Amino acid sequence: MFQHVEAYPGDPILSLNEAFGKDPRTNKINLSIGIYFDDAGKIPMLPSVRTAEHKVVADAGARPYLPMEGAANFRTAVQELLFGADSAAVKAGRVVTIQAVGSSGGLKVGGDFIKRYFPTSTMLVSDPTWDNHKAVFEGCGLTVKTYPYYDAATGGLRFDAMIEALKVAEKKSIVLLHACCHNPTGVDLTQEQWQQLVPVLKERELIAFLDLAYQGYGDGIVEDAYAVRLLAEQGLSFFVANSFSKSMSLYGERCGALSVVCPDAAQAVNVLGQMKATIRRNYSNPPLHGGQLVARVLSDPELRPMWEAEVVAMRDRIQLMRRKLHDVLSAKLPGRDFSYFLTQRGMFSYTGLTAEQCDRLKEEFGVYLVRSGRMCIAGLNTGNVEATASAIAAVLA
Ligand code: KET
Repeated sequence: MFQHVEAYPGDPILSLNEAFGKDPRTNKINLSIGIYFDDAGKIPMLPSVRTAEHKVVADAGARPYLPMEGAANFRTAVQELLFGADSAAVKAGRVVTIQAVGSSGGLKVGGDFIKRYFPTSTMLVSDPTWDNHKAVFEGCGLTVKTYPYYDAATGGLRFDAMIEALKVAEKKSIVLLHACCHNPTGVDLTQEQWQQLVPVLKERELIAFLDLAYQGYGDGIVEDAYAVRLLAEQGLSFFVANSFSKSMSLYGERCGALSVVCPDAAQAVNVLGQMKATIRRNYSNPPLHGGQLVARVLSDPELRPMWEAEVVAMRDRIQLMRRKLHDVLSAKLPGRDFSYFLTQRGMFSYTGLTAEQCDRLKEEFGVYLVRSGRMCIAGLNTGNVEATASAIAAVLA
């Protein structure tokens, strides 16, 4: 019956993470998946989230289905976090937010909606981007193409080439943009560059689709929402998928959202209605528990500042590891420039290591990086950074 079903070649990130789990070596180092580990190499349970969970469980009653669009307190809290408490767009009823099964679920619901209402639009993603962007949007039936982004020669951004490409893109193309902490490169637009992008989006009637999976890991929770707030203030209509996997260390709870900024409140009502229809067709309604933890942390006057401080600590630790890796590698290989570890931001750096070099790192040294050369800096700690640097120096020598 299933002879025609071909073998799954695996996912470049998740399957590598599974392989890491099965690796019997005790000195193995996981720099593959985009997960924040603490200095002891553990996925943290944030104290703010733990306290929120006690409160949520203590208050918990019956477990009805949530509405298709998710819990109202979660959706309101997400809008405040993304757009700010004083957002004119939110106040005008122009912003629609649905609770999603992780931000991946938000991308999927948005992709399905786009396929239905903009059937001829092409999805443009940065070159390179998170591997799953292409998979999710192609899974929605969309055609996915790329725009120039990363400059391998400088380890920076090809901003001019990106703008030129968008200036001649088909009207009503969808442009996937990483709002902060670009995955996989760690190379972001500056605030000035975001401002320069706005008129291009307007003139070509391009529809931005922001992916905000690492809020707080760049410059700060508010700072990392800069693009979201700028586009909203500039009167653009756009999508934004956001995640609490990383910012609240809630990976397995699948907490995310999709927001759509619409031209007016009447259109927003219809967009929400069709989002609900999309959700009903896919998974009916989202799970209850994780979203309630998020809503509690964001709205509780005691827990909110606690969480904000925890995010600062996670960001600072990554920054420390960037510095440490840079210093150790620069000492080991004095002729080489490793400054990109310091300029790139968020969880990832793009090391320029080839797929073969990554294979060697894994096989000979038990150091796991995605084969694109992407390193999750958040997997480094004081106990493994020296060993990581030695292994990299060995494969570069
Ligand atoms: N967007 C981006 C840019 C992203 O890096 C991830 C996850 C997601 C969305 C999905 O997050 P969610 O948990 O659905 O809210 N990235 C890491 C894990 C993965 O591949 O699923 C990663 O790149 O390693």
